[in-house]
Amino acid sequence: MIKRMVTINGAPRMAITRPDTTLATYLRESLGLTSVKVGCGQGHCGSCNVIVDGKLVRSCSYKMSRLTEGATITTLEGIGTPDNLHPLQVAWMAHGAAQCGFCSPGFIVSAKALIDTNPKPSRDDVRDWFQKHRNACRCTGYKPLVDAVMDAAAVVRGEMKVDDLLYRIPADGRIWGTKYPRPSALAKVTGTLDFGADLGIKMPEETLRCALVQAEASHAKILGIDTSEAEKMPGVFKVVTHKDIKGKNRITGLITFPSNKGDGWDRPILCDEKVFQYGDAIAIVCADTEEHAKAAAAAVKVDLEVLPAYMSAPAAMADDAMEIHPGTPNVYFEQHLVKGPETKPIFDKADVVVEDDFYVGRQPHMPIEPDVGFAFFNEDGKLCIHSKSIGLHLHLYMIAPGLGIEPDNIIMVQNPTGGTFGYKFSPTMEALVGAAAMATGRPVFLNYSWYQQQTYTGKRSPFFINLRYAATREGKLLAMESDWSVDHGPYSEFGDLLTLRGAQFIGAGYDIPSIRGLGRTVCTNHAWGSAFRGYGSPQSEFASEVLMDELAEKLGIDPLELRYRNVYREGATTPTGQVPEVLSLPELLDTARPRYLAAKEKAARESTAEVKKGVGISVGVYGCGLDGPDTAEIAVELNEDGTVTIFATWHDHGQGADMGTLGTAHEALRPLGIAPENIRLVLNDTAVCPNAGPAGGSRSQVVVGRAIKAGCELLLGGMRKADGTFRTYAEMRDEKIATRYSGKWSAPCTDCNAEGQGSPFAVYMYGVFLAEVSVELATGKTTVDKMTLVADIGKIVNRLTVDGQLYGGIAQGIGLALSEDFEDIKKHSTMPGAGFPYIKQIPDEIDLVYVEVPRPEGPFGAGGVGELPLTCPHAAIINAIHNACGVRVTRLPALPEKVLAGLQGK
Ligand code: MCN
Ligand code: FES
Ligand code: FES
Repeated sequence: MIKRMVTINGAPRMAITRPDTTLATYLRESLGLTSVKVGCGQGHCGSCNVIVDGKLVRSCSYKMSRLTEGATITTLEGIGTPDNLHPLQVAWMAHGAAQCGFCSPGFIVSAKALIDTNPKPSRDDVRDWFQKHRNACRCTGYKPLVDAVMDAAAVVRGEMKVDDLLYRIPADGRIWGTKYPRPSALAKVTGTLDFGADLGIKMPEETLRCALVQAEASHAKILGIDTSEAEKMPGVFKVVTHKDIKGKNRITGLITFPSNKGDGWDRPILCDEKVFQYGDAIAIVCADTEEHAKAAAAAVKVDLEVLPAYMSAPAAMADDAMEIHPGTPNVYFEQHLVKGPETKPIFDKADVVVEDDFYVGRQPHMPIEPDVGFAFFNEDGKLCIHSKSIGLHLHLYMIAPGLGIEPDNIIMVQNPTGGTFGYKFSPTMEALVGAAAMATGRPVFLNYSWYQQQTYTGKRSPFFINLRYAATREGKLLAMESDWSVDHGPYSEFGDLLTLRGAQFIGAGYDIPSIRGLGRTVCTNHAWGSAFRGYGSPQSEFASEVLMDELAEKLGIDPLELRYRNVYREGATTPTGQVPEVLSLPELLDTARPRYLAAKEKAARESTAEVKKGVGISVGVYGCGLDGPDTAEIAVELNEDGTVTIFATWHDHGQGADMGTLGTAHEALRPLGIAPENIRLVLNDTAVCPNAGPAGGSRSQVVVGRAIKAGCELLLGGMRKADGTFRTYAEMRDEKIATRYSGKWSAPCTDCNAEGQGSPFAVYMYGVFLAEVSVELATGKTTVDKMTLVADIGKIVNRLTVDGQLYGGIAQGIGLALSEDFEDIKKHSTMPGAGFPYIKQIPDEIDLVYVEVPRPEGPFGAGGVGELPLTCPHAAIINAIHNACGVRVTRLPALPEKVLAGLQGK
């Protein structure tokens, strides 16, 4: 043990700890300073930043033994508090710089250390600083963070007033379309918001800490699990295996398409007979401390007979491949696409035909906060599971039969969540902590390491696509033929739905009269496929948007012009035969054109013999909703004090569910003249919130938003008097008029049929991406110099939110294009190893241009936004690389060596 007298946030403290305890652990667990977040735990993300003796340090990898006697430590708590904010915190709120907010404390501490040493930083200084200190953000695309630092520094220098940063409600009281800061912003920028790991620390003493025993093979038969030694290890309460699970020990995707050859019951909670992928959970050790749990987990002996592992769709489709789930073929679902007349005669006669093969790989989600959750039995004997779930009711029904507990006896709650980007559309640890709580009868807590997050949560499912276009000499698309294989990993949940996305989005945006296609879902032993922002569109549209450029090249038509000739106009239908709800694409392209031409001139001007510059374009389209009659329900209640409460499961990945709920409810309740702070939000707890559905498919603003609008209108109807004024709560009570209303909405849509035809979404998002890149000829290295997105997402509810969504999604698109991957389980298990984009990989120049065409079915004209920015920015980048240097990359990511090989092969 060591003893140090130190000063923490201005107060003297005596620290007595083990020398190898990290500073982060000491600050968080001994002092409760949970503004210090632990993301990667490996020195790669900066979320644990604190200032020690004036220097910025990453406290997760700073041992207490390094602290000198008398050291001075500053955490975010020492920089500003909710009632005494530092200008950095105010600026963070003003610029919407805290989305999920998990990285915010680390960034603000880092920025404080910067402006302490350099009070007048340039934007480049700020970017260099965050790069050097490895401050990683997955949500914001970094630009708002730099904006915030520049303003805060100006305030600190006395050149700007902090008041200038504060939001003021417009005179008409309307917050719709403004930069009203999200309700959770204050807690996020002050580090007072408890994320799952913070709540875990604060749980009662009897809480058992869990560690997983995981498979280190990708495919194996389990011959035996020996827990005897582990059971005897210090602090161990119980080692839970499949034998302790009362139910079916399987997680189900609930809905499996009728032609799916599997039954959907293929994912074990704890493996019993087989291991299906690397990292599969085999046992859970529950102990008094995490350290004891981990030590005992290492002592569990698992006897495996390793089987051949099929790590890609082609491998699993080979004739001699064994069935990964015996009894179900590895190709377990097929989706046909039949639109218009036969394609073959059209291809035979067409002026021009282009064809290519495309691959978009296993993009990892890489939230900064690793997966975390806990479970306990409440005073009514109900099993309460708290996690990062963004589909609470969905997950409840997916895990209940496996656990062997009635759904009515489970309560699911979403913790404040540090980003999911879709991986939490699937249950991850919910059933694990549920099983552990049921087997031990005690509260249990499980926190993945970032390594576990990376290796044992779902990933984007790779698509292998072959695509052909037939067109006229003038560039009019006549027909399309597509073939796509989806590597969905070993678990089938939502795999058929994802495969359907290929039918819906390959060629989206263009009026193609004749289409034939066939897609298939393939079971493999690589990471299980889970939803990822864009869900199928980044794979599908990469193929159709890069092939558009190949067609443009073959025809000698400019790529923007070729798109202009084919986008949806009056009389057009989507690949599924749906009539688009608005026709904004021509206007988006018209808006993009002058920017595109200027960018091309600039690229020509600035290209050198060493560095070639280029410009690329792509069109992005995605639906807002789950297919067909997607439904949401919320409740709205007038309170005695005149405030109104909205109860909803609008799950918050970090995108701003709180702001969306508030913004929509406030707009709906405007006749009351209610102030936004008088609308209370009760979100994401199945005990008290009706089922508004999961936050996937950029559906919430449209579908939950319509339910909120409906509920608020019913309340207004109840409150409205004959003279048009509104009753008070007391008047409602006296007149026995209900004060609580249920708001419901179902999309007027139809599911796609076996031939991929239908009208699956009521609202779509449309965008045109422009990428400006530099390619270094000696190395093949690509730098994105600038991105522009001309977007139509309908009416904007909150400008900070939508800007943030677009910046963040574009940054992920840059990562997808150039660096991100999870093919190599070992190499890609860390943030830098997996190609996480740090600030210098993302340009400071990102232009967002909005064309707000009101959506007939959206609440007050709003569409969705979350996934638009990741539909296909990567295609624009790949097209720009070709424009710069003539190399066409059709298999992502476009790593320097790949581009270089292309250059050398030319
Ligand atoms: N919004 C708005 N005006 C509009 C449309 C939307 O202000 N016209 C706001 C909404 O109020 C909401 C946000 O934009 O706060 C996104 O709305 P929407 O597109 O309806 O999407 P959801 O709320 O259903 O969020 C899910 C979506 C998806 S599917 C993924 S994946 C995703 C995403 O949003 N993951 C995210 N954005 C993310 N952002 C962060 N920071 N972290 C994630 O994990
Ligand atoms: Fe410490 Fe990532 S750098 S948690
Ligand atoms: Fe930065 Fe979410 S706001 S990681």
